[in-house]
Amino acid sequence: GKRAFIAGIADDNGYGWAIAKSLAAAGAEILIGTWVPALNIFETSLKRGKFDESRVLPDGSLMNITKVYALDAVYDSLEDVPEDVKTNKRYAGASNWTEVAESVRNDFGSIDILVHSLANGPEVSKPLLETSRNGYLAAMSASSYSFVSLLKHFVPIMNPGGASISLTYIASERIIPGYGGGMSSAKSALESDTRVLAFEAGRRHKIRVNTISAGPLGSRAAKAIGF
Ligand code: ZID
Repeated sequence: GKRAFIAGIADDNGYGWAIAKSLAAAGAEILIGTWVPALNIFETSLKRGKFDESRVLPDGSLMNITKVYALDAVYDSLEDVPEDVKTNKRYAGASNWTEVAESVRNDFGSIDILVHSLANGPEVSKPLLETSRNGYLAAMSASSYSFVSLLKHFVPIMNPGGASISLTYIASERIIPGYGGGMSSAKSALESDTRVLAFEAGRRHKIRVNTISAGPLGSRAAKAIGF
């Protein structure tokens, strides 16, 4: 069977969860990457059976999650992490969260499918015209470069013929008021990077790279911006 790593699940409402279920239903082994500050509550809820109803697969069995890894997609190594984050209570308790691909390699050796289902734009509710440089760069870091970095770190442990996918939004090419803070820019970058990375990872590693612009979903992220 195939092994999938899905980055960006912290509850059972988002795309990541739905994609994980589809992959599990198709027989894949499921590994999850959860944002460090959300890890504790996600794992606790999982253990307490809070998601059991939404773990039900079409054949009646429950989706099995083999392992949950802590990750923060805006840092590539421990040296990049600011002191206040390192010592933050929600981060200090997590282990190996800057070496996720390495941990997955140690635990399982390789993966076949990589899913990027995460984004963050701290100033998403501000029009682009009012967005700060920091807000814009933070949106790009969490929502665009995060995919470049994730793929770069996982490609060495992806089996040839493997596939990676991310989630985009049509605000990349058309004006959608309310999708501000540089998030429209971030999705444009994500789409352009998808083409370039598909060429590079396809030629060099036989890995496919795609992005999907799906329909609206009432996830935590979507509700937070009033979509
Ligand atoms: P979600 O909250 O379930 O997932 C986002 C995840 O990102 C959360 O688990 C966060 O913990 C995690 N995260 C945030 N920052 C970091 C970080 N630094 N490191 C690691 N993890 C982090 O929301 P979701 O399922 O909506 O989002 C998943 C992907 O789908 C994102 O790329 C979204 O941009 C994308 N997406 C979602 C929607 C939607 O409807 N939910 C839309 C477009 C794209 C959309 O708004 N018509 C109207 C609206 C839309 C689509 C069509």
